[in-house]
Formats: sequence, structure tokens, C-alpha cells
Amino acid sequence: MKVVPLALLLVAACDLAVPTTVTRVPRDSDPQDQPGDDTGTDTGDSGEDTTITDPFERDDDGDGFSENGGDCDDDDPSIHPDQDDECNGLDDDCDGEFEEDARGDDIYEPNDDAASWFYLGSLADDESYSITGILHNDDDLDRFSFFIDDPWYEEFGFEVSLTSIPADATYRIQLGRVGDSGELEDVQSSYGTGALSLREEGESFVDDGGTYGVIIDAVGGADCGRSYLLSVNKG
Ligand SMILES: [Ca+2]
Ligand SMILES: [Ca+2]
Ligand SMILES: [Ca+2]
Ligand SMILES: [Ca+2]
Repeated sequence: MKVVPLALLLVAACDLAVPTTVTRVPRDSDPQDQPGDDTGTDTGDSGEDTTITDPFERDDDGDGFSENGGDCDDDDPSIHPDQDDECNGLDDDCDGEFEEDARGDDIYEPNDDAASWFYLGSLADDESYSITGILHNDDDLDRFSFFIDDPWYEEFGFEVSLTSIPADATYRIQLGRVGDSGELEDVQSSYGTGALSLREEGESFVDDGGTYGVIIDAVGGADCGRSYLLSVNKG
């Protein structure tokens, strides 16, 4: 018979008594944790809960910005500093300016200064242009230029009209030749609401052809959500 040493028996008995190590996983009291969710209690999981006591440090609408981070409407996740500011009456990106990105969708912009006329093309006999433009606000100004020739056998003349001006807005239209500096020369102008028009007449035995320009701006009431109709008619 094999004799088992007493010491070995004692070691085996002790092994059986070694307690198993248990890793306790804390229960998540807020299983809905999501990025931007600052409600509930952070239990050390991968969620976003933090203990924020200053309400202006908290991102209430989950758009990634708190009031202190520049969110000017912390109840609307579509309004925050990373947003495009489209034409909707709101300062979507909280920079204090309104609708400044709406101009990016306007194919005629930028056309505000002497170096940025939008050229409509050459106006041949009996041809006319008609475009729909927008004054995005009262500081906006739109410049359109076009070429008209003056054949010796024709009476020279054309009319520029601005229609669909909003009833509660006052717009101004200016017409003249575009000089070498890019500014208008021999300017005539008119302002009002509803509809405006200006007419250019030529002189006999004088070549009145050349590049003419129209400037449209607002005395008041311009709005990116409203368009005007500009027409140039020869004859
Ligand atoms: Ca926010
Ligand atoms: Ca803005
Ligand atoms: Ca806007
Ligand atoms: Ca403009």
C-alpha cells in the first residue's frame, strides 16, 4: 500500500478551499447613454454621462455644443456653430449674422463690387434677358452687366425693368455704362416698390454700343426668401 504523506493531503485540502475571484460588473443605471446624453448617472460605462452642474456647460440637445460652447439654441439640435446658415429666418450657426451661407446657392453671387459683375452676355437684336435674382438682405447689392451693340442701321435703345419687388420692400435700380474702373458711368436710377424700369436711348450717328450695367440694391425690406425679376429688352 502506497502511503500518502500527510503534508500532501493537507495541501490538496487547502486547494479546494481557495475562494474563486469574482469580478463584479456595476449595473448601468442609465443604459440609454448616448453621445451628448448628459442625463442620468454615469456608472463608468462607455456612455457620455458626466456630472455637470453648470447648465450652460451642458449640451441639452445633443448637437455637441453647450451654451458656453457657442450653442445659441440648446433646445434645437439643428442650430449650432458647425451648421450651415441657410435661408430660414434663423441664425443657424450662432455667429450673429443671418443666412450668410444662403448666398452659396445663388448662382449670381458674389456680384457685390466693381470687380464682380455678373455678365449676362451680348444682347443681340430683339433679344431679351430675364433672370430671377435675390437680394439676400438690405446690405446685399447685385450687379449685372451685358453688351449691346449699335448697328448704324438701327435706332439704339433698351429698357431694364425690375418686377416682383416685395410689397413691403423698397428697392433701387441703377443703370449706366460700365467704365474701365468697373464702376457705373452716366448713371440713372429709380427706387420704389412693385416694379421699376429705366430706359437708355442712343443718339443718331453715334455708336452707343458697349457694356452696360444694372445695380440692384435695397432701401429696406430685402430678404433671402424673396426673389425679384430682372429683364433687359432691346428695342
Ligand atoms: Ca447643444
Ligand atoms: Ca449665421
Ligand atoms: Ca439661417
Ligand atoms: Ca449680391
